[in-house]
Amino acid sequence: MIRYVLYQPREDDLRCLTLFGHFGFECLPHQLVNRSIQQGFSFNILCVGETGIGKSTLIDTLFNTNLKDKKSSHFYSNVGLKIQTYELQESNVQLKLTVVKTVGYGDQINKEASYQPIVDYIDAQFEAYLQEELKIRRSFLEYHDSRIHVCLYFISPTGHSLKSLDLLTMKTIDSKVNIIPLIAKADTISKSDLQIFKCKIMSELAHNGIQIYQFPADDETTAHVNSSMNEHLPFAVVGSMEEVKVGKRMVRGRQYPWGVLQVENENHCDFVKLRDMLLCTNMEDLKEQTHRQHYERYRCYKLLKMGFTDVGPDNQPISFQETYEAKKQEFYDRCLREEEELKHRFMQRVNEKEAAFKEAEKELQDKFEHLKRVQQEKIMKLEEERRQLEEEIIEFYKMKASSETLQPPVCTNLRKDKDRRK
Ligand SMILES: Nc1nc2c(ncn2[C@@H]2O[C@H](COP(=O)(O)OP(=O)(O)OP(=O)(O)O)[C@@H](O)[C@H]2O)c(=O)[nH]1
Ligand SMILES: [Mg+2]
Repeated sequence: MIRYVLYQPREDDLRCLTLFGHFGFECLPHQLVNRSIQQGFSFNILCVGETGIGKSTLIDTLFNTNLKDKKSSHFYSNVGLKIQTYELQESNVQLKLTVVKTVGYGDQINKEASYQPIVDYIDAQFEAYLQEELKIRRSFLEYHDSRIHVCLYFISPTGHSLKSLDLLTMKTIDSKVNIIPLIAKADTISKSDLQIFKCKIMSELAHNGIQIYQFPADDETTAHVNSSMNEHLPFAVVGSMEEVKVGKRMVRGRQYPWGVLQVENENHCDFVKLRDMLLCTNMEDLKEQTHRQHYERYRCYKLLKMGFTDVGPDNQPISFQETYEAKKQEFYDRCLREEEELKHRFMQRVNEKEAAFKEAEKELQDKFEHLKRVQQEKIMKLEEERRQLEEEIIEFYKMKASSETLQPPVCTNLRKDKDRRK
């Protein structure tokens, strides 16, 4: 008999060797880059914010394209979502961009369930991905992954504090999506107020245990810039597609009677910081966090709910097959139990009905006997009356016969009357 000994080298057993010569696997990263460029990229943004807060303008400004979004009404009775997908191209890189925006957010008097459509949408995208994963024939190459990679949360530039709706929504979705908080229309708030407002927002988020997305500081190429950007959160943004003349240059900005706010000037607002962090530096990390953290949480919750588990009751690892078999047996036993219960209930009802029928039959029989007795008594009474009547008739005829024998014949008297008239 052959015995196999499984040898698994430990990390520190692995030897690093430098090869002399060209073998070709140094091109592996190029293969990945080429394949990614061929397949194209996709990115899904969710914009949550009150009606008219500047969601569409900011997205247009981010991609420097007029995505032609209509303004929403303030009179929707419920919060809704508007989903738009665009194919964008920069150099030879294709980006399939999906933008999901809230409609009517913050317009209802009762805002209790305002976050529900947002939560439902995020979960529905996770569910679609999970269903694709669980399919026997999976087609991830053609599958459009619609999971939300980032949520841009637009905070009103009140300068005071977060609204309870902001806290409630962010608290509910922070375990499902990467949240980047933004102070919208930051040109409406002064520089000193803005700094105080930023600190207030961050302390309120921390106080309420709301997790926002932190730009990762574990990759040394981006660690420095990312950690300094984390200090600037929430980003104070201004959106505008208008070209304004500043000196001899045309820049995107907002013209005011006292001057121009340049959208892409880092001294004026954090728009460039947001664009760099979102599109240049951390898009891949946002996608990875979505898959590794948020989707993983959803997947784990769903599979546990379906009864799958990694360890059995005795804390021993349990395979998918074993769980499936155990579940099948459990289901079979439950079916048997339910069948038995149903049979028992059925027999009980049959017996009850039978007893009720017997009772009703007995009642009917008694009633019939009683009616029969009454009937017989009536017949006997009638028989007696008939007998008496017959006796009376016989007596009557007898009397009649005897009275006829006593009277003279009527015809002689009649002839005498005729003769007298003549
Ligand atoms: N001052 C200022 N105004 C802005 C800014 N961004 C957008 N606006 C203006 O605010 C108004 C509404 O902007 P939209 O981008 O349509 O807002 P929205 O959130 O998409 O609105 P709905 O889709 O209707 O909910 C427009 O008149 C914009 O010009 C900004 O950063 N500062
Ligand atoms: Mg809009």
